[in-house]
Amino acid sequence: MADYTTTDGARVGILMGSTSDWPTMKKASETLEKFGIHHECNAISAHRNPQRLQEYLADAEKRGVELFICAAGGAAHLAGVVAAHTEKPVLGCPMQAWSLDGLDSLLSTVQMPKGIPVATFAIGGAGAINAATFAVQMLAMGDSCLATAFSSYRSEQSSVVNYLE
Ligand code: RP5
Repeated sequence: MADYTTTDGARVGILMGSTSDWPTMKKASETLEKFGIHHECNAISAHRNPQRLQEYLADAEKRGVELFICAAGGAAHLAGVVAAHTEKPVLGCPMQAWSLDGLDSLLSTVQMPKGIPVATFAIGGAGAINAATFAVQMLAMGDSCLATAFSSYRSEQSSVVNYLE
């Protein structure tokens, strides 16, 4: 049995460097769920499980996963290593780990060499939600039902803005 979780019809693979990233990345998963997007979530560290990461990526691509959202903290190399192993888009979420308020994670994730991009989002929960929201926008480009659902979501957001009286 594979040492990772798979979901039938997954379009997005959420990867984390550690299970300790889950409380933040759960928000990304919940955002995808809101739009009914099949996805799978796994903690596979680029440093601690390099072999498993390569196996997972090869398998995920074969199964039709269309993009990866990768979260890591500290020396946050997961998104970059995933980008090195796949031609699918990689969205990076820097975690606020144990030091430097996540600035270490942000710089490790964003400073990719030319030609191997990682689309990097904000540190922490807002970034996790925005990475998933961006994933929805990308998938909606080829999916008119999803595009309609996304339009309604944006309208709802506009209607809940509070104005000072
Ligand atoms: C990174 O180190 C993980 O992505 C996590 O953000 C951080 C701490 O991991 P643990 O020591 O809690 O497993 O690799």
